[in-house]
Amino acid sequence: QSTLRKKLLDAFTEHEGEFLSGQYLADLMGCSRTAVWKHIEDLRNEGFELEAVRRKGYRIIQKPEHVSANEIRLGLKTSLIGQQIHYKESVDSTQKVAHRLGMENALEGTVVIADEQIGGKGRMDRRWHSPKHTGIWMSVILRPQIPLSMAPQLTLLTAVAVAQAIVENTGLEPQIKWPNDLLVNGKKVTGILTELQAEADRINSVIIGIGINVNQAVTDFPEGLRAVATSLSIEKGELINRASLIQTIFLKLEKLYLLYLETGFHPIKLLWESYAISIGKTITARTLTGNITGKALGINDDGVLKIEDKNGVVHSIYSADIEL
Ligand code: BT5
Repeated sequence: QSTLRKKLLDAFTEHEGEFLSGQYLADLMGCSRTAVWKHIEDLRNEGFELEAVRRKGYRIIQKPEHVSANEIRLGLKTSLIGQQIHYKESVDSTQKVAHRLGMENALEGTVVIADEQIGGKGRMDRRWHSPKHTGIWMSVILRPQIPLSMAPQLTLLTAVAVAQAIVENTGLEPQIKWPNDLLVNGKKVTGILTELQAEADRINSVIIGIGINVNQAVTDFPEGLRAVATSLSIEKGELINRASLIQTIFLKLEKLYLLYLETGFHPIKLLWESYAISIGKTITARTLTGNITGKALGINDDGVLKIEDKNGVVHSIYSADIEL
């Protein structure tokens, strides 16, 4: 399925702006003209604008990356998140662009979105695989007036917002693995990377990077990731509209963020716990200073993970990778 689709997109890319006949595409893809038509409809549902003219064939007028920037703005119900959108076809990392904008006094709520990242980043200099046309790769700039030590709470808050949006738009049931992973059926669909620009104890901006695997097929993942990563469309069995999911994320993020600024972390903590995968289970936290195994008790009001080891000692985990 995905190789046919790739052939189709490659053909359109190679003959940019030209009409390609249904028969030509059918021969190229080795399928019927009806099947070609179905693939064209799939592209339309994903936001491609295609023109179909009798005896000439099909032509791509607009690729979804452009459409989706407008689509995101169209009917967007937020007043803070996503009022400014910087849409890039291809970037090194949206985090880098957002950092630059953060220094340049970009408005709070500004979002950088890319269709593809060449150097997508995970935590601790790890890589984040971000192929084009398939995912949501974006960075949100926030400027909360909170102490530095509270910034990790925003990672948890974002995880809840994305989880809520996934539930609303797909009906799938994501679970959160502390602190920054969203899993569907045990595999990672989302990673969140929170970075800070700060002086002394004053936050200038928090750059929240959100990576969501939306429409990848299994073969779009490098082999090394296939056992641990999945996409929403793989789990759902159909393509997911990225623009609409982005809008829902903006809305959920804005609601939770305003609630957080008003009332603090406590209500977010309760929501977070309702999606958490690890609480009450035995887990291992791999930290920079060593591994801690024990029962995950939950998070405290600062968002710090508490693990009770077999001697009954409770450890506070600020940063780690969790093994379930
Ligand atoms: C994360 O790091 O999960 C944070 C990922 C944040 C990505 C976003 S995309 C927009 C913004 N711009 C960026 O450059 N980054 C942010 P971590 O917990 O360290 O997980 C990284 C690990 O996840 C890697 O070492 C791989 O094992 C795995 N991984 C890489 N790409 C993946 C993908 N697309 N889906 C699932 N797992 C992946």
